Amino acid sequence: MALPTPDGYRMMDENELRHLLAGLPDIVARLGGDSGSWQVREVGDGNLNLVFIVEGNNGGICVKQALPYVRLVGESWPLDLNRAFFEYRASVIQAEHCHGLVPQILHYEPTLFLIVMELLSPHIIMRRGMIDAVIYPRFVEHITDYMARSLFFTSDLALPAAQRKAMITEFCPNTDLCKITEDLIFTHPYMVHELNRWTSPQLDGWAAAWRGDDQLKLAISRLKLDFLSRAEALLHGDLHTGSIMVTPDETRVIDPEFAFVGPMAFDIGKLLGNLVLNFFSHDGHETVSHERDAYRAWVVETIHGVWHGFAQKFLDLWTRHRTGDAYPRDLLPEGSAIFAQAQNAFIEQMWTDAVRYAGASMIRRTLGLAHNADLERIEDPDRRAACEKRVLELARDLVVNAGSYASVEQVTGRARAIRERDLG
Ligand code: SR1
Ligand code: MG
Repeated sequence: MALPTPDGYRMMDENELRHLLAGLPDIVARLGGDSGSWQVREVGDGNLNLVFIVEGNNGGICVKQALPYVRLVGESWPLDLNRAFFEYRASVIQAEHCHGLVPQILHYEPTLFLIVMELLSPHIIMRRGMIDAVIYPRFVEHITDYMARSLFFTSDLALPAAQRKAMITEFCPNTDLCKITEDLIFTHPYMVHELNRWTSPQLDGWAAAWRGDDQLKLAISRLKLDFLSRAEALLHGDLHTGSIMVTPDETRVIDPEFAFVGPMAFDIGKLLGNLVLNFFSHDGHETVSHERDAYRAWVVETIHGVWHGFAQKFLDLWTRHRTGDAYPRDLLPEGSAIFAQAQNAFIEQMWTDAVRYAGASMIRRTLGLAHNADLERIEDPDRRAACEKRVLELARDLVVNAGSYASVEQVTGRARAIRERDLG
């Protein structure tokens, strides 16, 4: 059974939504014309929510409503409606720090757990573009701004302790969404679980090996504790190419409903892991071998750019905005060797943790419940499984031996080596 819903909550359909929006003067002005002339369509194809696009004479909007259950699974998996509130609050905070990189929020309807936001057009979900081998020349510049600014300005490096504690308290109750991550990423793929799925029978042996791999289970359990307990910054919480909308010139990060105060490396690693997974997927999409060599090279360059750009921007923000209570200036003065040492150690630790989180994100998309279209769209199961085995081989090593990857180039070097070993 779904969770009981509060008084006044009802699931929107096209007509109810039209009626609701007609009572919001700013939205009426934005759409233009009579509400009867608006085109209202439910377009949600995600795992959790209803998503509507509404278009009028003057323009369009996007409306997202939380359902009291996981859409992907159905009413048997109840899910807290308040995720819409956390998404709304995270969006407001991120808009302060990452102007132009997140959608503009136009209205929040607390009783309906419904967010009205700008319609991003002609933007598309980045994952879809990447499956079709589309290059996004400004993505690295934009996403590294987003990551560095959203993480730095919500950390103890930038915020006084009292404000940080208030932020932790505000987002702490987003426990249902955190629990999805705790289970689906850090637990289920390593045990027998009814929600797991994989390309069968091709990967049956791999799934069984994962369940018997003590080193892997130890490493993922350590990582789960890091995720559970390290309240470092306000995370997006689900930062992958399915949560990013793009054009060749613009980037917008959407869907921060998994937001909570957690380890920064989780956001970074999740994005990197999804990009690495995309790198491996093109062997299943090529109609002629080597057809996508240039695209793979762009993906590799993007992976390098994401890490290096993030690290450089994050450290630069830290040097220029020492407004938080951590690493006090009185102890570590500007320009001192000890401050440089502190920064280097901090970023090195973040890198190693991001490598682990990247590996964990790749494993869950191959052996767990929710897979990625990058691989799922490969129709021939043998071709898909061949790509997935390469994903799993690298991912295991990233989780277990993260410390041996001193640089992002070593990660992509190993990805290339695994591929070339198999394909020449
Ligand atoms: C049951 S929700 C499955 C996944 O969808 C979201 O995109 C998150 O990644 C979540 O883990
Ligand atoms: Mg989402």
